[in-house]
Amino acid sequence: MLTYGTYDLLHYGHIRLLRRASKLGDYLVVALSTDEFNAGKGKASFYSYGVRKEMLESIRYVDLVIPEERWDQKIDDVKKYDIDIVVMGGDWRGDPRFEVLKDYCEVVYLDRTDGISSTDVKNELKH
Ligand code: C2G
Repeated sequence: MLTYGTYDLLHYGHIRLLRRASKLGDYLVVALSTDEFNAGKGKASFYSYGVRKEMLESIRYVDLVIPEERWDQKIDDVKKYDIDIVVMGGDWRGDPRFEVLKDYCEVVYLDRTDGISSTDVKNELKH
């Protein structure tokens, strides 16, 4: 399986997504957004790519972390890593950037975990 994300300020919503994704098969690749890719989206993560990668690699559900550098790398990733299923949280359901992958593999959207997001954590920490 393959999933994409920023995984900043790692929290239990991320972990639950990764755990459920890992149960869909026997090998889970996480394409992690690089700091440059995030900057291109006008976003800056709290933790650097290196730290976010280190934390993801320590999770038992994750088998490999690769860089997400461009929006248009997904078809190449599916082919290169022989991916059967691309898994994303439900907030991406129906997004054409993932729907297009249905010509190459299965695309599964899992429900998000309510009540937690990296943005919420950042805002809570400010007060
Ligand atoms: N997620 C979740 N529940 C939450 C928060 C996040 O299930 N409470 C899921 C998201 O749906 C996503 C994954 O955890 O599948 C990683 O979340 P983000 O780091 O916020 O990922 P995102 O910013 O959506 O990046 O090319 C696509 C992007 O890289 C996706």
